[in-house]
Amino acid sequence: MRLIKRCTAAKWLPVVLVLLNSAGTPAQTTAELSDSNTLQQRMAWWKDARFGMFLHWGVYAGLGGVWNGTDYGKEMGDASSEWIFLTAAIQKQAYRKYAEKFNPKNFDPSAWVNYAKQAGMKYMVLTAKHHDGFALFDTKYSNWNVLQASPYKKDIIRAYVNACHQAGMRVGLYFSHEKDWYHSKKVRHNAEPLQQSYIELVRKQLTELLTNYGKIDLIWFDMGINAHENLNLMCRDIVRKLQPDCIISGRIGSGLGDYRNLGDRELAPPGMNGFVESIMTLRLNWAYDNNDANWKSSTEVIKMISKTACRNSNFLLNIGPQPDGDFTPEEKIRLANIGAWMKNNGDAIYATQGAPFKGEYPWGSLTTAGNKVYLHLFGDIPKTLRFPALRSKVDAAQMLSSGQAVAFEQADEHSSLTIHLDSMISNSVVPIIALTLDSVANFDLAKGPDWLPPIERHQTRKQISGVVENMNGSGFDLKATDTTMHFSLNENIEYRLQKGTTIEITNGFNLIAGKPYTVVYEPGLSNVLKIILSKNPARHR
Ligand code: JFZ
Repeated sequence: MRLIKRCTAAKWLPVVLVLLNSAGTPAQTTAELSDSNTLQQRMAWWKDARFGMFLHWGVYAGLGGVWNGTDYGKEMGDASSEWIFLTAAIQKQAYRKYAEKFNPKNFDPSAWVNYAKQAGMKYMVLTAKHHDGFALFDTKYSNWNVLQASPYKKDIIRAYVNACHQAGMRVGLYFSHEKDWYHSKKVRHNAEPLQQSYIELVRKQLTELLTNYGKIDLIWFDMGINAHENLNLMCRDIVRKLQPDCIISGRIGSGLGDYRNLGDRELAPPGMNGFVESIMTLRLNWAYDNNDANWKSSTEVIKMISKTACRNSNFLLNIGPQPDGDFTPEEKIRLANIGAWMKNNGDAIYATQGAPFKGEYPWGSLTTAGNKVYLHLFGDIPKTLRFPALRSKVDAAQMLSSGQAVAFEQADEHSSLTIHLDSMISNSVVPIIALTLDSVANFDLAKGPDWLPPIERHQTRKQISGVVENMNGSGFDLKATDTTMHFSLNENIEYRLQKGTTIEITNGFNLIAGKPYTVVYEPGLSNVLKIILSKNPARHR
């Protein structure tokens, strides 16, 4: 079905080009013209999909963020667990030993696709190669791959792509083009010219991925920098040449992506234009981690899906599968809960347009599709909701999840809509009211909301190093080098202490005045304070 549709669209394309040209657009090269005209076409499925699954999985999953008993994970304020090859300064030979343990007996890609489908996700993106350079696919150009360096000896990407194709799931591959700590420089940032041999490796491996696995819908490039524009351009050209319909993520760099990626774990703010994707972890780390208990709740995540759709952004939710290939129980239960909500409320998410306003209402926001307006009540639900910005006649108002009628008043399209929510019955995490209009929605933007919710960048951690000055059982001051912080102490606060090679969870009464600590805290949430006894504060940046 999908293929037939695409062919029809491709046949029409030349006609559209001619029409645009004769309409007097400024002179452009053929390449630019065809590219700008196919962007909308290429992005159509992605825009409608709205919700996808990100997967970070590789050799690092087996380390779980811990090296020699030291926790290097995001919950300790360092980089996420998939960075451990760099952050723990592991030697190649020692890291290769972990590849020798990478034998995911329970890897079942059709189960993965099923979890994604059940959750209501429409595309998936798996790390074909992350910064550690380990290829989860068969590559002729490096033996640092799952077939040659691990006992598993099967092409994981092939199995994953096949499972997606079979289930009609859109397939994405994450490919770290900029950073490869195995074949290129092993540093956090490298703005120096790249080695020609490395650029050739990228060319060859990207070509393998786009040649050997059938249709790939999206390549998720990451961390591209303008200083390496030649690399970024090469990658863009390879994708365009080998699979012209394949979408390119914004993080390819040099402005060459098809859409815009926001920062890590940053939820889109209201009023996004164009193609935008928010990416989010389910806990702090992207990849599997032994010690990260910071799970977001199903409710939090459902609100994020609702908010991002209202803000005109896609939402890519991350899973970090276990070393054995299965998802964690925490992930499974959240995906199931999300799926239950999506099943009843998906009409307000898929193939919708975000709200046309710059701001939001304290009760939430909306999406539109044809003659429907969906009010997403992710905020404080009022007894009476007034909506003067709508300039269309409402024929019906219903709870989307149940179809139950909702009481409203509106004389005509010129009078303000009033919805009565005092008797609303909903057990939905985010209740959605579906308005059926007598025509396509028309809004008076001047009457729209101008309230801007705070930027949500989820579960970031800040760090401060210093010495505990005084302990009196009810509070202590941590005197830091440039700031003085005060944290109150009580027995409900959990502290994470690193002592030598073991990690100990303890309460504040075990802290000793006069000793140096590195404190990792969540701004605004001092009750999730974690304290690391710092052996080497320089590691924590
Ligand atoms: C990158 C990776 O380094 C990380 O391991 C993970 O794969 C994540 C999805 O992407 O990390 C980034 C990339 C960009 C920003 C921050 C972290 N950013 O733009 O803020």
